[in-house]
Amino acid sequence: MNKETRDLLFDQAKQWILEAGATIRRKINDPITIQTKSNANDLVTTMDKETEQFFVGKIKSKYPSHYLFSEEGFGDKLSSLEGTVWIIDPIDGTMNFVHQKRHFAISVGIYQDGIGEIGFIYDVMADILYSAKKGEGAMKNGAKLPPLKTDLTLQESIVGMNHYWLCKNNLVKETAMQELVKQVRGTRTYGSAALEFAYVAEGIIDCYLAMKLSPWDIAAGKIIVHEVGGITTNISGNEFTMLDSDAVLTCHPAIHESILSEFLIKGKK
Ligand code: 2AM
Ligand code: CA
Repeated sequence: MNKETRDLLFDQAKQWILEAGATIRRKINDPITIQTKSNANDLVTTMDKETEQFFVGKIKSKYPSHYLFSEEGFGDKLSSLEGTVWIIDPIDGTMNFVHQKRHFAISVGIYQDGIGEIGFIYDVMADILYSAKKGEGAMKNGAKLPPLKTDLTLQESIVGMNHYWLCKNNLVKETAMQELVKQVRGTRTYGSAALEFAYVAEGIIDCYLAMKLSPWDIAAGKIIVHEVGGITTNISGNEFTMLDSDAVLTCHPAIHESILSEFLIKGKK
């Protein structure tokens, strides 16, 4: 994608994201219908669906040749990332949206033939927009985020993860997960993968680990983290395919290798 196309697409996507966010804020106290999906804690609301439909309508009318890959199924069924693909989570952190009415995000990643070009993570209630353009760095509300510093040890790191993975998961021994928690400075759970990626990029946490995420949870975050020098892989150290769900590790570059090898690969079930 050339710079002019990328810049125009960035400006248009930003405008739609801010508009969608303003609508959610205006309706935040309206009654919502909540349904469950894969399990009793996997929630979806009318707001998730309406917001996704807003993006589908806008994108399909302005960019009919673009594809849309999104959580609630109003987009396209894709088996490859060929072409221009918008990967969208209309509300990432739906449990936070339902229970807390804050700490959720609109996540939009735009990929060209599988390459991340543009990423947006919008913390709707705080009105904070993280963004990135390929090769041009990442921003928080228009101010450039500095590159992640290289002098960091595991013992000084804060790791984002869901506590549930310490109790039960199918991939890494719980004792290995607990050992990781013991060795780092602290852990945090924010309940929105997209925001946790944004916080890694901002340097306010140093790593985020999740045992199961979908492409729309990480599409924008991977681009934003990459632009400040962070590393995103699955827990075997391979690239996340962006077509299927997988376990994900996104990190400050100084600690990625040690978390991967000492805890995740060594601790594999
Ligand atoms: P969601 O709110 O869009 O569903 C919570 O720890 C994070 O994991 C959120 O980003 C949430 O996204 C995501 N998540 C929740 N259930 C999931 C599932 N069954 N598969 C993949 N990601 C999930
Ligand atoms: Ca969602």
